[in-house]
Amino acid sequence: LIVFTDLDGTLLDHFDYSFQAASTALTTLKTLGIPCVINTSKTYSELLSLRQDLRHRDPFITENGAAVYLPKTCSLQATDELQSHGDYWVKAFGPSRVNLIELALSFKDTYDFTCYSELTPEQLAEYTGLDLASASLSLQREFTEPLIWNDSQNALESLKTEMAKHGVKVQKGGRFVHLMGEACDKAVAMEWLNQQYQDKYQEQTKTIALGDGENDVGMIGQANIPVVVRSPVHIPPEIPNRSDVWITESYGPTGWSEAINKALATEGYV
Ligand code: 2M8
Ligand code: MG
Ligand code: MG
Repeated sequence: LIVFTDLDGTLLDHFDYSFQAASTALTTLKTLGIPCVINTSKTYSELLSLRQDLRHRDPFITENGAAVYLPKTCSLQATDELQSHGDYWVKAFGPSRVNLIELALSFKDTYDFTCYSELTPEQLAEYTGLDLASASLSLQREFTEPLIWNDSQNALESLKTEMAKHGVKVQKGGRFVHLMGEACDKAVAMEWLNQQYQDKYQEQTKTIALGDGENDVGMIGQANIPVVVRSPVHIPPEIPNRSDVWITESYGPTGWSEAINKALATEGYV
């Protein structure tokens, strides 16, 4: 079994970003040697810090599928050409962020929104409930530009159409609307990484994917075990063409544990 998980609103509580309620289940995965891949909108900088708190050792995917990071100590041997970045090998899917910022700013007169690049760490901390240090790490983005969307749903649909003409995708996260390259997708990055695991194990792997938002739909939809973690702030997203989705009873990390424990039992681990 390989776990692919979102962070915000899934493994981390939507309001206070705590993973406390999932600690026991996380330890169980480590003990069983089941990889737990983080697949998040968060940045590389945020992940470096969070991985220490979580004592996370497995690969991770940042900025909504824009880049996959393989710890150099892990035994996955990718055949693709990878970049070296500190202690990691990186497979990048994303275009660089500067172009997205420039493009976003050109729509400032048309729609009502604020770009991430316009925010100070203080403003971001205030808006998200992140502490100041974490807010600064979140601002250090490489591939994507989140927006605070103050306009209507119709206006958002119109932005999507406009952005598509420039090869840019618009995707809703928990609080923000994320601009990213059309090649960036949590599902595509997951697929690539899963292939590396299959090459290593020389067999088909079984995946479970857990998420709470619209940006998790593709990742959840392609997993063997699809899990939607219930959110305290929005209704569960629809997973197209799947009638076997588990929707957790509880919110965030409590729901996450519920689903992991159920999967471990179903798969005969415990
Ligand atoms: C942003 O991501 C979440 C993911 O759902 C969102 O859109 O609400 C990112 O900017 C991330 O870097 C940041 O840590 C998070 C904080 O809530 O928000
Ligand atoms: Mg989320
Ligand atoms: Mg996320």
